[in-house]
Amino acid sequence: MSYTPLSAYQRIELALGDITKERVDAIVNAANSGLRGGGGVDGAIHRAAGLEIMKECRRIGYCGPGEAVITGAGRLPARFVIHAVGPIWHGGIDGEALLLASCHERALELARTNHCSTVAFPAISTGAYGYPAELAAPVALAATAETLERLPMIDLVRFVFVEERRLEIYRRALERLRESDVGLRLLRADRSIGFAGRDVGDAA
Ligand code: AR6
Repeated sequence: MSYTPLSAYQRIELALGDITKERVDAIVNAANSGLRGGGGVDGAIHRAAGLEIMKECRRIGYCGPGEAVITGAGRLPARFVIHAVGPIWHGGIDGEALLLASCHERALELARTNHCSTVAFPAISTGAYGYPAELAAPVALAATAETLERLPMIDLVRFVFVEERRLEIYRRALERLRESDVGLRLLRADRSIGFAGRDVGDAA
């Protein structure tokens, strides 16, 4: 049977640490549209990686909110940096959730195109861009799981946090999503058995 419950959520893990130290194929940067570097995780990545990726960013020049671009990783242990641009929080009335989901999806698609099987994400948009972490967590995690469903070649997505409190928010969101995922899958399986039964009965 091809039915594999929880496969996408099982490939997501959460960890405390500095994302620049992650030994994965690609780390994701919370970048700005101008790809100019900045503070937060963006600053940490550019400082640790060296000038090479800034040169590549300058050549690329622009990345819209909800999108992502890829560069080498300079001195980092990762092979690539995927620069994803999250939304600036405007109170939730400006399509922020769609843009946040989209930048996770685009980042994972780029990872896949570049044959990456392990990817690390920071908590995009929840720092300088002001997206409340309690609201960002389920969007980021659900978008990641949905994308992983159709990208089975990505084995692992690790969300990396510098603060324990932030990790705890994502951990609770991941737990709730895993529970509702089990519920939905059971409901779907149940329904498909029900429909099959009725079809057979109708035909008889
Ligand atoms: N490893 C993992 N997470 C980190 C690290 C690190 N080394 N450093 C910070 N964080 P932010 P944004 C967490 O502000 O909200 C930049 O100036 C941090 O605690 O980096 O998407 C860009 O150039 C927070 O939870 O990204 C943009 O202009 C999370 O990373 C703008 O900020 C994201 O915070 C993007 O803002």
